[in-house]
Parts: sequence; C-alpha cells; structure tokens
Amino acid sequence: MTSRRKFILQSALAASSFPFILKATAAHHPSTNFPLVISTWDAGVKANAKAWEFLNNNKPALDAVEQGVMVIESEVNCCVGLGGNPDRDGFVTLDASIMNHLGDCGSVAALEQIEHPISVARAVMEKSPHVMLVGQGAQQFALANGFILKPKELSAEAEKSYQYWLKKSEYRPIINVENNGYKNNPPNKLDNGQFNHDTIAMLALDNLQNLSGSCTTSGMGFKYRGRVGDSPIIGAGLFVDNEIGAAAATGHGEEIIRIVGSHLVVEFMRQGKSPEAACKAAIERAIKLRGDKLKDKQIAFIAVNKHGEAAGYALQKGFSYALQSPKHNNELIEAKFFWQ
Ligand code: SD4
Repeated sequence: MTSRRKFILQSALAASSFPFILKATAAHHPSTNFPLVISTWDAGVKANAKAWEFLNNNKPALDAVEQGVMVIESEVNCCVGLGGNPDRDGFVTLDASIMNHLGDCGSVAALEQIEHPISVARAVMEKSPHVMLVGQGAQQFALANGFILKPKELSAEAEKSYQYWLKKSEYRPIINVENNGYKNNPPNKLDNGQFNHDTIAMLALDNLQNLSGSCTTSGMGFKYRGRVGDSPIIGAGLFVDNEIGAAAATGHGEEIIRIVGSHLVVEFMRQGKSPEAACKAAIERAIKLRGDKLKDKQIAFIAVNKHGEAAGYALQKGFSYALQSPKHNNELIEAKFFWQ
C-alpha cells in the first residue's frame, strides 16, 4: 500500500468536472468498510456516485452495479454504450455482463441498438433459463422484454474516430495504454480524438455484505464484425464469489480471456492474497503465458474481498479506478502497475 499513489481529486477539478462526487455518508457500521463500490477508469467516479445512492439506502449491490454503469452507458459521445466506437464495418456492438451474490449471472454480446446492455444482461439472468445471449437473438430478447430499438447512427465523436480510422483501416488496437506514444494526450483520448478506453466494470459490497458486479463495453474499437471481448464472458471480464470476493477486468479482452482473468483473481484471493496482490498475481500469470506479446497492450483488474478491502492493479501505467466506501470518498486512484 505504501507506494500506491492516490489521486484524491484536486478541488478545482472536483468542482468543475466531477460535481457529482458524494460524501461518504452511508449508513455503515463504523468499524467496517462497507458498503463499498469500486469501478474502472475516470468514468467510474460518476458511476460510483449513482451506485452509492443505492448502497447508502440499503439497496442490494445488484441494483447498485446495474444503475451505476447505466449512467455511463447513456452518455452521448462516451466510450461505453451506443456512443462508443463501432466495429470495422461501422456498427456499434455492445457486450455486458452482470453477476450477483448467489452465483446468478447473465450476459449479452454483440448487441446492437439497445441503450442499456447491462439491463438486458440482467434480464437474461432473471427472465431466461440461460446465461448468455448474442447478436440478433440478444436484440430479439431485449425487444420482447420491453427494451427500445435505438437508431443505428454513430455518435459525433465515434463518427470522427471511424472516419479517421478508415483512412488506413489498420487493425492495430491500442487499448488503455496512455503511455504508449500517447502520453501527452488527455486521459481517454488518443491524438486523433479517438476514445482510449471503452469499458466500465463495477463491483459493490452492500450493507448485507453481499457482493455483485457488472461490466459493460462497446468493446475494442474497429474490431472485426462479430468479435466478442472478455467483458460479457463470466470468469474473464467479471466474476463474483460471495464467500470470497469479486473481480472485474478492463483492457485487451483477448489477453484477459486467455487467463480467465477475473475468476483467477478471485481464486488468488481464496488462497489468502489481498485484492491488490491477487490482481497482480493474475497480471503475472498473463506475462508468464504471453511475455513480450503483451508489450503494447494493457490489461487491468479491480477486486474487492468480503471484508471490504478493494484495489486495482494493471500491466501498464495509466490505469485508474474510483473507490467509494466509509474510508474512501469516491477517489480516483492510480493503480500500481507491473511494467515500470
Ligand atoms: C474488450 N475489455 O472488449 C474490453 C475493452 C476495454 O477499456 O476494456 N476497454 O476487450
């Protein structure tokens, strides 16, 4: 913990860009560290604020993790949801997953024209006998369950990025690597204005000490049509074991799938590792498996254990997570990382 650098939001920034930060006023037990919510990247601050309203009112973690990420899914010109970057054929295809403390889970992949894939994932969990629905079938299920079909048009930002990308049409995904030649750019954007990460994952521990998690993404920008990342794959992008803890992932999905990352993090916590040590051990596993092939890629995890300890850890510099609990005031924290 000693070298972990906390970015408690500077007051000016907090006042201008993050007016939504709430004070930790939860009805929590003073000696405990829950309720708690942790989520990925800077958008996590805004998502946490929504989730906290639920946790603070003694609502289940499942509602908190759904409602929290929905805020970001709805942002126009944001990196998650219908405002995100399209695939290489120009279609925005969304992946999402959700899991509760009972081992119930649901997910959707390659879902088009639906604003809240996370809620469709929850509907799959609660209203179907299945765990995962994809593509047209997922859309058909969504419409049958009252979701509305949205227009196909790209957001202005995504259209700009897509037009830029089309000039070369190079399949060279660079996800979340702020320091890979792009270090002078503001977070979230590459030098062409393209979004730099496109996922939000969230984990929550509620006042009954139950865990849930969610993960939602427009996926890797300009991916092959039909490509599915880690986010909707239970065990890869998200895993919850209410006895031990929960974990979620962001970054280069293919690399996360290869190590079944989130499940691996939870299993490391089961062996007694802290959330941060467990995330680090999963990153080390990926390096052991792939070595230099990870040089230009980012993968990162967040994790929380049953006692309300939470942290993140990344392969490369530049990953941050937002944390709200009785001890953390929705701070954006820069994660430790492996490759110094
Ligand atoms: C994916 N893991 O589709 C996602 C991408 C991501 O921030 O996390 N971007 O591979």
